[in-house]
Amino acid sequence: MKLYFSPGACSLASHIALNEVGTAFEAEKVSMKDKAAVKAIHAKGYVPMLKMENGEVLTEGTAILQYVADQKPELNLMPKFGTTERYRAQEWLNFIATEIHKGYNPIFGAETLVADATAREAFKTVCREKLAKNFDYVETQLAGRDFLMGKNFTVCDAYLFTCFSWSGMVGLETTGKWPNIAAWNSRVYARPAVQKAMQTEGLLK
Ligand SMILES: N[C@@H](CCC(=O)N[C@@H](CS)C(=O)NCC(=O)O)C(=O)O
Repeated sequence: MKLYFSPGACSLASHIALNEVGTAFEAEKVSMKDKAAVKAIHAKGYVPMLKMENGEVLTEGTAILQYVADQKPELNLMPKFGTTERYRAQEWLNFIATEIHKGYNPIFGAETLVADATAREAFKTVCREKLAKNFDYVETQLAGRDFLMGKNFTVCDAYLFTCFSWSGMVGLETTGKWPNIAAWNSRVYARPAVQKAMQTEGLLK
């Protein structure tokens, strides 16, 4: 397998998942500035992209995370197919993708979305408030739990950890705000698979 990643982007979640699974894979850094090169790998032109064992390129983080987790079902990185737990984990993946991950994008792209500087700041504030509401919800769900799905670390945690790491970049104040999320974030950060992925992507000082 080969993962195409951009350092610190949402592809970090797939990178963590691959390290957790522990089977051999290549990690190739792509530059988002060279869109043509990225599109040559897959027409969508964004990361993550995973070249699977059959040579096909799989896109969409939530599909890649499940594909990777299912390589070693015994690790419980995703609950078993057909169980209620599986749908609960998919519920998390979709929430993270659509409400959280895509909640950051308009702030990153604010310069192109809103021309007027004052209006842009107001727009960013509204986006940050919406993100904060979603993290308020996550905070309630992490009460008494080690990970999003309970005792087991799953790829849902890898994805949320990746998105949460962007908070400082978009000016989302997190200090002292969400103690359950802070404790969970430290637990995820300490995992060897996470450290290795961050090291490979050049994210550790
Ligand atoms: N729908 C895709 C979106 C992936 C995505 O937003 N990737 C970002 C990085 S986090 C990207 O490559 N952006 C560069 C671009 O669109 O030019 C998914 O969920 O995997």
